[in-house]
Amino acid sequence: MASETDTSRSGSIAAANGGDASTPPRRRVALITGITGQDGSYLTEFLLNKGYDVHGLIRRSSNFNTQRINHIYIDPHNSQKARMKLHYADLSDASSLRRWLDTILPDEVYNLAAQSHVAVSFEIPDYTADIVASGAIRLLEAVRSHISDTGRSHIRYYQAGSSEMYGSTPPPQSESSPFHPRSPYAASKCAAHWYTVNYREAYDLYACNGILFNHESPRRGENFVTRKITRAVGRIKVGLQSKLFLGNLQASRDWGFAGDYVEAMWLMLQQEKPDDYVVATEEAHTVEEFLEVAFGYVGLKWKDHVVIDKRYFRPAEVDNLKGDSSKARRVLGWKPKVGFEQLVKMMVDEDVELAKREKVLVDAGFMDAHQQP
Ligand code: NDP
Ligand code: GDR
Repeated sequence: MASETDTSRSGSIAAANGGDASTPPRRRVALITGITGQDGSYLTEFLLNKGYDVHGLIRRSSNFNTQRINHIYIDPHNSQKARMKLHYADLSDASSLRRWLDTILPDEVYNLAAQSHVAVSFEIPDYTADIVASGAIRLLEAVRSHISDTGRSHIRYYQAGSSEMYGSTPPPQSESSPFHPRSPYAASKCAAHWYTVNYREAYDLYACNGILFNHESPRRGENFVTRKITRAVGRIKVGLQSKLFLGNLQASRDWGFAGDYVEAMWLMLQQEKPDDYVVATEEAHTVEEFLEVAFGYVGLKWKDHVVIDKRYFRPAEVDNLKGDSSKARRVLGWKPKVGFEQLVKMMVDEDVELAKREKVLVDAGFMDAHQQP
């Protein structure tokens, strides 16, 4: 879906940055890594609504990976209307990051890209560190050198930090709680956190760490526990599946709605000074409680369907995350709008509808009923 080499904006940007008085005022420009992910899609919608031009870096894959943003994509040939543009790059490729910064000339950079699955990070630790930790410093360094060469010192940088960094530190976790990461993913996020702090202190870069607790939505990846559960509820409800294999049901998480959390990212970049903020609902529930609400909502009993499978237990678990987001509430004026039950029901509603559509395909012979997410 991205144009092969989409440099269509370069001309108008050059005009806007040094052009004549007849040039219309330049819209604010955001650059997002990880735009095809859950948060990238919500952040793009949010920024487009605020009047931004949004540029997303997408990585090459053998299949299209833009499902979450297809609904807001406008063909770049329609240059009057297309305010979201996509470009190929990768957090493993420093030259691509610098090149797009120089071409796009963003005002705000949101680094959301990551190998974001905690359990998978034990399987591919080296790759996870390369993208999550080194990827962050590649992007920070690209921003720093871009500013040094162009003088565009007003650029603001957001780093997607995670509550996983707290690991075994007991709740409630706030900005002053110590990090004790329990996975290669979490350790890599700690490195990215400190790279960001270091670039702020060393180069006076406006750089913020958002320490976000788990946030979910109907766009959540299907191998995270919440979506895995709501997908199964939908499929069980329409008769496409009977069992759901899960790991540790006693882990407790502070689950919010992704649509609420992207606003906090933006708010961090609108303050006078850069800082780090915890973003959380301040309410925690176990995986088992999530099962109760999700299955109960459609009149099913989770115990009739859930089977514990050891393969989903992690070498080291994070037992209990519950954030203290009082700083974000006080300084940013942010608070979550969607509560736990509302979130679970929103996800189940969407996944029941999705399962109904799958059932039509299965009944018509276009899809295998056993093709589970
Ligand atoms: P997703 O896994 O949904 O999205 C990750 C994004 O990163 C995708 O767009 C993915 O591309 C992209 N990506 C992966 N590897 C690379 C790479 N090598 N180069 C460029 N892009 C890459 O994550 P979320 O949207 O849920 O999370 C966004 C960020 O916030 C992540 O950094 C995550 O670690 C962090 N975070 C998430 C929380 C949550 O609860 N959701 C909580 C705290 C932090 P593709 O679509 O091609 O796979
Ligand atoms: P998490 O999310 O590790 O918190 O990371 P995930 O949904 O993967 O796990 C939450 C808890 O559920 C337990 N669990 C299972 N998890 C998965 N994925 N699959 C299962 O079958 C299963 N059974 C039980 C896990 O053990 C865990 O305790 C998410 C990601 O979005 C990170 O990128 C982000 O940084 C953190 O949230 C905050």
